Amino acid sequence: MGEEVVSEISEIQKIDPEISEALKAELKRERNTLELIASENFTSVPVLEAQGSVLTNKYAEGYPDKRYYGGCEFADEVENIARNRAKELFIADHVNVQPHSGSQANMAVYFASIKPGDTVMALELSHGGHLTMGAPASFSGQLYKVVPYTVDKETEQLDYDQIREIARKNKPQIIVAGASAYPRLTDFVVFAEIAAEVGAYLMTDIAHIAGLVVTGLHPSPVPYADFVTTTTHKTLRGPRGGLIICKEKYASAVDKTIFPGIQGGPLMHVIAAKAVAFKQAMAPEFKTYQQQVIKNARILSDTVREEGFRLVAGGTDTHLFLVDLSGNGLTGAKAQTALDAVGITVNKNTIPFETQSPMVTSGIRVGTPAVTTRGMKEAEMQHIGKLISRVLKNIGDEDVQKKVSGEVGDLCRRFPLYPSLEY
Ligand code: DSN
Repeated sequence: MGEEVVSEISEIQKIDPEISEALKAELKRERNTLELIASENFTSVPVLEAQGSVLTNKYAEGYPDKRYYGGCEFADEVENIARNRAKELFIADHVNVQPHSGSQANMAVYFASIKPGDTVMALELSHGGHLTMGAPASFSGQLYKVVPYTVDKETEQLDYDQIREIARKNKPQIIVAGASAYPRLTDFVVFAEIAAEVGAYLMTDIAHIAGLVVTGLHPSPVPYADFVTTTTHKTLRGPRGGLIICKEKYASAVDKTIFPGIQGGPLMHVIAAKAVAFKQAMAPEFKTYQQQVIKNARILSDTVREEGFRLVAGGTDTHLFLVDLSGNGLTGAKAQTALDAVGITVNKNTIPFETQSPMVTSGIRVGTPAVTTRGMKEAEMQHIGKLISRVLKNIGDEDVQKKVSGEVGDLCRRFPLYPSLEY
């Protein structure tokens, strides 16, 4: 990561000490804790610079060469570069770089392809799906008839025969392949076969695995899916935002749905930052990074398993894994709080066939993108796995808590984060 540029935000200190202090505290938190939330990462200083740039001032409703405002020549340049890089990176026919988030990317695909009342078939939230895949509290669950599929009870992995059977029976208009908490590979070719057989669109949400996909470490859905959505800030390590990839024949419908359909002015500063991230993702060292992310997830999950914790789906092929704590007399909420107290950040997560509420859960989700960005490797993963185990086996023991906190602090100091940043 380029660390040579010092951020100049000391002006905030003069104008707004409250926000300045909160920013300083957040930088300190990120530096001094082990970030294991699977959907988070530490973006590069050049991405932060682009995102904090003067492009935040610019309205550029529309698309390059078809804007509703004057003065868009540099906005056009930036968006064209972002689009071209994304097309090259994902080997895509068409991309839209304007979605403000993954949820808006998913909403745009539904709006561009199906009608309210149509059937969406997607992975059940508690089995690893996402809110936008038909959860009752989300627009997706309110506008569409939702037919969920689950993972198999024995293997806790996708069961393509079951998915095919559900699709044949329910004839959905769109099938969604993708997850927020699924540790194994997804077979997008089979999903495409099933969608073709029942006459459904195939949308794949690769928000979590985009970094693995662009480096060839997870099979890409782009050749097979009608629509591919992603965020840009998870394994892809860019700014917070969304992206849609689609076949050329859907380009106009997708673009019209994003603007003026569901969004107004694009966040041009974020699009500039996406362009920077796409450039960084094309560099050979990005593949080395993603290989280490996967290696680290394997070593960390193996260590946790050897310490006596059960892994959902037997382990991981990706950047994340799920730990089922129900056999250890713990809940996800209790584990998250205990780990937070020593500076290890994870999130409580439902596991397949969950018996607890989403605020309690039986599991935690653990991911390695952020600690790998800091430069941590196999030895550190073994160390962190043992620290997690010590905390979870000794909840309430202040002595253990103090010692583990100290070791977490040492690890963080050995792998400094954003050394050039000062708020
Ligand atoms: N909130 C994201 C995650 O943690 O996976 C999904 O949008």
